Amino acid sequence: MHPDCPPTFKLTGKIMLDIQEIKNRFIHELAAAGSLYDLQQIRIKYLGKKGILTAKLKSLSTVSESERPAFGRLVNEVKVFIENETDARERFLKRIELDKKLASEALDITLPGKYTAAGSVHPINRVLKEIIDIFVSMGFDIEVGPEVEQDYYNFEALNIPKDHPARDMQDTFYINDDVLLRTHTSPVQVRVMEKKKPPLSFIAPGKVYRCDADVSHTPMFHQVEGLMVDTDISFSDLKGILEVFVRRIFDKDVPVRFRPSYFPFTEPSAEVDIGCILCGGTGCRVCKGSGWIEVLGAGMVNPRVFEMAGYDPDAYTGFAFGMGVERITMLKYSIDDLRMFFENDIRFLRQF
Ligand code: 2NM
Repeated sequence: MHPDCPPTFKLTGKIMLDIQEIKNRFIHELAAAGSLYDLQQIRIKYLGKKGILTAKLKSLSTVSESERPAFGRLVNEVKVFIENETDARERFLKRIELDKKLASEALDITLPGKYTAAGSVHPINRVLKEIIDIFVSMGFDIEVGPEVEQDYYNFEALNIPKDHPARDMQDTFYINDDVLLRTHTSPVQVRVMEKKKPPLSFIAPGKVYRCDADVSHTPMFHQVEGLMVDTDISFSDLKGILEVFVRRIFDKDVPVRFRPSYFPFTEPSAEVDIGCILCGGTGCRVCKGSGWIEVLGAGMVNPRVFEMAGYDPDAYTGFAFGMGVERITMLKYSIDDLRMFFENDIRFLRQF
């Protein structure tokens, strides 16, 4: 029944007006209901257990018998009307609420995404990995050991005498008389020799520490040392391996030379130079005019080192070598200031 249509049956004016009045009030209140809460209040008010229409239906018995059917029908019609209108209003309000929610949560999917800065591998670690890959490709294993080391493994077992300048407080971080921060990764070689019998070949990459800090020295830096031991390892094996390494890490055509040197743990010992990458050998500031740059130290393992590690020096020979990763990285990328590696300037690091 349309709200404006009068009921089609005849009723006493007062009763009819009363129901009509309830309906009109409902129409007004419904129009003013701006929220689902308001609507629920109206529903309770008219249709609830103690609601206005419910009360009217209950009063059916007080109406005269002749008017009762028409009255009942009218009340029911208005009840159905109120139910339908309330439901329709509810759908409408829910729709508006959803629209509001969608509008407030709207995403502009055409906006550019948020940029997440990706990190990059530090140049030292990058070159360290390159060095490792080259030796692994030649069959070397990788071994590691403690950075806090015993004096015995760092010095004594490597034939570094008590009065050697490297042992001085000025050069080494001591924890106490017997414990220190390793100054090279050679103690790893000694530890491996104590555990494993020849033949063996491996490299020991890692951090090392020296009590030194100026423009060309940092208290911590990175080394890769290597060792190969068998019954007949020769100096030419050493030359062959290191020439392959140097030409692969720098450039296949770079000149390489071995120059006599001295280390307590090797005999004979050599320093390995490459032709200066910056001037091509004519002489510059980096190679100090010589045309050559030192990149490695190496030699045949001193028989006294074998003896202390428990190897028979008459049965075995071996070569060993060591290099500084920072130095190799500076040469490879023409970096002239060691401090660049430790300043963490994003503009520097981004280049790698
Ligand atoms: C170097 C140069 C020459 C070396 C020697 C040993 C060991 F343990 F086998 F005796 N490890 N590392 C060595 C030899 C290291 O660094 C410049």
